[in-house]
Amino acid sequence: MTLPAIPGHGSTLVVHDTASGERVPVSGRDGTATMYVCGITPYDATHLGHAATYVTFDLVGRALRDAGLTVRYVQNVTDVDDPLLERAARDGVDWSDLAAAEIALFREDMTALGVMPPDELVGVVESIDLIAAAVRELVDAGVTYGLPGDDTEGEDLYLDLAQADSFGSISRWTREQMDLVIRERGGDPDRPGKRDPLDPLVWRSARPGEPSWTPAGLPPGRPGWHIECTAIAADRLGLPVDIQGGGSDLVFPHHEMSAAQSEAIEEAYAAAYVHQEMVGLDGAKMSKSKGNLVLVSRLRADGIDPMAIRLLLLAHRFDAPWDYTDAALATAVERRERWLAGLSVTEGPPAEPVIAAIRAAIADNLDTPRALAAVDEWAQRAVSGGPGDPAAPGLLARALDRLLGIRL
Ligand code: 5CA
Ligand code: ZN
Repeated sequence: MTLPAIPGHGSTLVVHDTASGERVPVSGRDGTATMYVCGITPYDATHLGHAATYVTFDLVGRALRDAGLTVRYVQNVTDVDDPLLERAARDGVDWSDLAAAEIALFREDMTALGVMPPDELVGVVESIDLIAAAVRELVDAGVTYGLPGDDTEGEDLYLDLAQADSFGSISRWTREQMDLVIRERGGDPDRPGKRDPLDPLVWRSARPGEPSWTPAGLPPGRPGWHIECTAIAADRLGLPVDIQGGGSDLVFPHHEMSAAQSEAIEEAYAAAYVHQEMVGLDGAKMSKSKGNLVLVSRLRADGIDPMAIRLLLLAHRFDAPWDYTDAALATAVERRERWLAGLSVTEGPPAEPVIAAIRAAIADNLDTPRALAAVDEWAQRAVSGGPGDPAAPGLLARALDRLLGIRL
């Protein structure tokens, strides 16, 4: 996917970093910025929450490029994990077939939404060896311990958080906050024998009926969730990455643990942690496990233009949670029509000030509502007529494509 060229360039992106609680500039190093965004667990179709996350990081990538940086963007796919295995067992399908089908649908949805594909989409299954090497590094550093499983020959390996000095520095949560969510977010605090109930699993030894691998130096088994992302990010991009991204449900434990593991082998994990706040439905987080979903593929099948879906997402700031409503979707559909009418005039108000306003709004912590308002105003003036610049509609159309990923 190539970005249309427009005159000028954007300024340095400044974005809210969860770990420092401050807005930080993303300047990259030697002209390149690296971005690792936590990808899908492919057991169900893409919902608007996932879409919000990937559109947000798509905008980040566009802003960084517009500021003159080269972007190296990697996303993982958690293509073997408990919820995926459970769903496949429930539906009587092979887990890897289920994953392949959902990954294909995800890519189709992302393409429709104008999301530029990452440079690499890296599966866990194809990365077992490099993840296992990271597990062994932790073992060699002496920061893990083993626990015998009920029905396994080998031991499950856990990270000993007592040895992770900076644990807590990413989320800055209290122990009470951590204890409250760990169970529902993939942890196993009730497992007997753990040194700390929060200690994350780094290697799960093989159970009957579960997929497993036998990399050198480890018992047959499969990786724990957090080490997958630490290892893939390190392998593909080098640490620290400039941006570790994902939804805010990953602040704790996922990104906290990913960083703890990385620091246990003495590497800082990320310069900035950027999180898309949760998209909900009727007051609850939209999630595959709850099933309260608005699917991108469903909206598309219902005839909603994908650019209207993208405008619905862009109408909300990334750093505040929001709930889907049909009314907000209707507003986005209508906005798309108004923009289309504005861009269809033969001459319009000058595009340069609007482009400058979009660039400034996005560089200012991704203020998408402000960027959309600038275009709304231009479209309004364009349709109300009067002499203008014949080059303006075309130039603005290219800028909307380049900066916002809106192609009308
Ligand atoms: N595979 C892991 C990350 S390594 C995972 O969280 N997969 S996921 O399929 O559950 O979510 C994919 C991405 O969408 C993650 O970045 C997650 O934080 C984000 N996400 C999930 N639900 C929502 C939601 N309701 N609103 C916004 N983002 C969400
Ligand atoms: Zn991840």
